[in-house]
Amino acid sequence: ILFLYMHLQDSPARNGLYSPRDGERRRVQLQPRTFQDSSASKKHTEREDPVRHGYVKDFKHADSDDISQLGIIRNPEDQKQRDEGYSHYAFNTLISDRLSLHRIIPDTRHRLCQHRQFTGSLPKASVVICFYNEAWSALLRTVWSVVDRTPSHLLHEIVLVDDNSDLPHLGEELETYVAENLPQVKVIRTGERQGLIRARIFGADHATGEVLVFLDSHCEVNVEWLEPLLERIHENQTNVAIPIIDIVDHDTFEYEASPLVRGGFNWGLHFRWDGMPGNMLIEKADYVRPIKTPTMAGGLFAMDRQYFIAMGKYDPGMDVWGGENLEISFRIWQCGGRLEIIPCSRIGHIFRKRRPYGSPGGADTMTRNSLRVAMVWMDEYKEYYFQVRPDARKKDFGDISERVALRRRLKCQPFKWYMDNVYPELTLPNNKGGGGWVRNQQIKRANANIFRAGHLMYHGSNLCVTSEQGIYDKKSLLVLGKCDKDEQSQIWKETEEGYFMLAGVLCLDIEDVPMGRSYPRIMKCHYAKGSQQWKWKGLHSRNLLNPASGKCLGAREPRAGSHISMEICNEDDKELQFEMVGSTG
Ligand code: LR7
Ligand code: MN
Repeated sequence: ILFLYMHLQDSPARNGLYSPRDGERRRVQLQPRTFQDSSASKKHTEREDPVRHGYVKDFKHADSDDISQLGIIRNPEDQKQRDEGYSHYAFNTLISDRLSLHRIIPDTRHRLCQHRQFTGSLPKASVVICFYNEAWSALLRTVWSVVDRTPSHLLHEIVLVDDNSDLPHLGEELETYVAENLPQVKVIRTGERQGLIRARIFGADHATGEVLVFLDSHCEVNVEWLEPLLERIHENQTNVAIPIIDIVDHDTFEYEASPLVRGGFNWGLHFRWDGMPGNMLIEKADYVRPIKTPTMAGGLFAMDRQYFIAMGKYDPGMDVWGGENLEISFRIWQCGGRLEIIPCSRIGHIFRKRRPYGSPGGADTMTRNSLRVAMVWMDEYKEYYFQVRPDARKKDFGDISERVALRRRLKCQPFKWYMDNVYPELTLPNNKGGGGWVRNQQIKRANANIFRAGHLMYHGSNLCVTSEQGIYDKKSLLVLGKCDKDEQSQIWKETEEGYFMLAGVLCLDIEDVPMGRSYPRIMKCHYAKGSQQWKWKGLHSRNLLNPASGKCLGAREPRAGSHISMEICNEDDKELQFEMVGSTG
């Protein structure tokens, strides 16, 4: 496969269609030649159908070596572009801008997904993409990937919804580009910042295709992404179909396959990925069959348009960002629909480390929106949310009467039905397996080392890893604290994948410091491994290693209140020895 990727060349039929315009827009004119040399000399004799196979013209690289060159900084302008990109968009726009809008990405589907036949009567889709201050290349690559990899008879239109962006390139320049290059696309503007939830309602109201497909503005759809989604909706109008969301690395732009996981949530009402229950993946065919999922991540899914309307679209009382993904998931299940992951459909999404935009007035829209979810859909189970979020009890969530009326009108099931039938795996807070302490080594174990380390040295602290700023403060550093089983900011839950979640909310992560000492902290869980994945290491598994950085958790000064840092791993060093203790509840 790599060979194929490396030796593809421009399709003569498509020559002239894309390349001049791509080049025109790029601020830095890094020419294709730079990255094409290795492949340019080889000619591919048998042409593949470019749309079907995702091979489109004008790619500049395909394998990872070539991609890594795209990030090279040659001069101060490159550096500036890179820095500004990170600050505006939270990903590497230097690479994104240099990368073809039609780049090839690996076909990450399971083998069994290939050569499938679809009925000729699939419905047509309107693809709705909302954006707010998105980078040009990321937005246009999203659009082109849809155009390039969707059979035109299935693509009714693409609706680009500008949520009142203020960046100049998204104004007239975008409209001109679209008018000249993209007849399938219509650009509409909300006129006032609505937030992604109302922007989607606005987009859906302007769409006329049979099926709505929502995408984030920084995606790349993969080979034959749409057909399997449409097929499932065609079979039953009340199926809501979700692709597997692959990872486009925000630093390198490498396209990486995601494993088969389902959508869940925690009692802080944060979306999370759950591993598949073992009994769901037995035969090979299980890897390609639709998989029912308790929730969706939110951004990427397909739904019959009439059904979307009948089901009450979205909650228009929700602002900017957050919560709508659980709301629509609960609503679909509780009101008679079905939410499924369709493994043969794959779409890449740029996972960023932070959201590069705020909300008007800096409001915490996630909490407000989650409260609306809890109050409308969760019945007595909302108490579990308040247990984890006592602060939310006093917060304002606006008027929910219309959503409550909608729930009554649709005769939806109680939340208990959802818990029992859709998400029985979810445990209640403080249940067994709810978590425990990460405790610095106990003194009494120290004598094993008495001859080697010398008996007058520190022997660890017998203190627990504690978040300095409570459990909701992103970026909070960690300190040693007196172990206390009622202290939420010490209760870690270790997942099978190696994530350490504090009180089920944020994940143990490390600061991005290329040099010098770095410190662990808690961050929003991204479940994309990297700096959030940890592993017990050493003969007795007492060091907690962060493989991405190669360093281990350490308590340089083993006394209460001192900061935890990242250190060179050494299993014999008590200050680096930790253990997972107990389970609460
Ligand atoms: O005010 C805004 N107006 C907008 O139009 C803010 C955002 N947006 C646009 C934005 O440009 C983007 O295209 O809305 C889209 C989603 O915003 P992101 O990309 O900042 O969201 P996200 O990817 O960080 O967050 C996930 O959760 C959100 C909860 O509200 C939405 O459901 C996102 O669509 C969703 N993204 C995905 O599901 C992709 C996979 C990520 C995971 C897990
Ligand atoms: Mn996104």
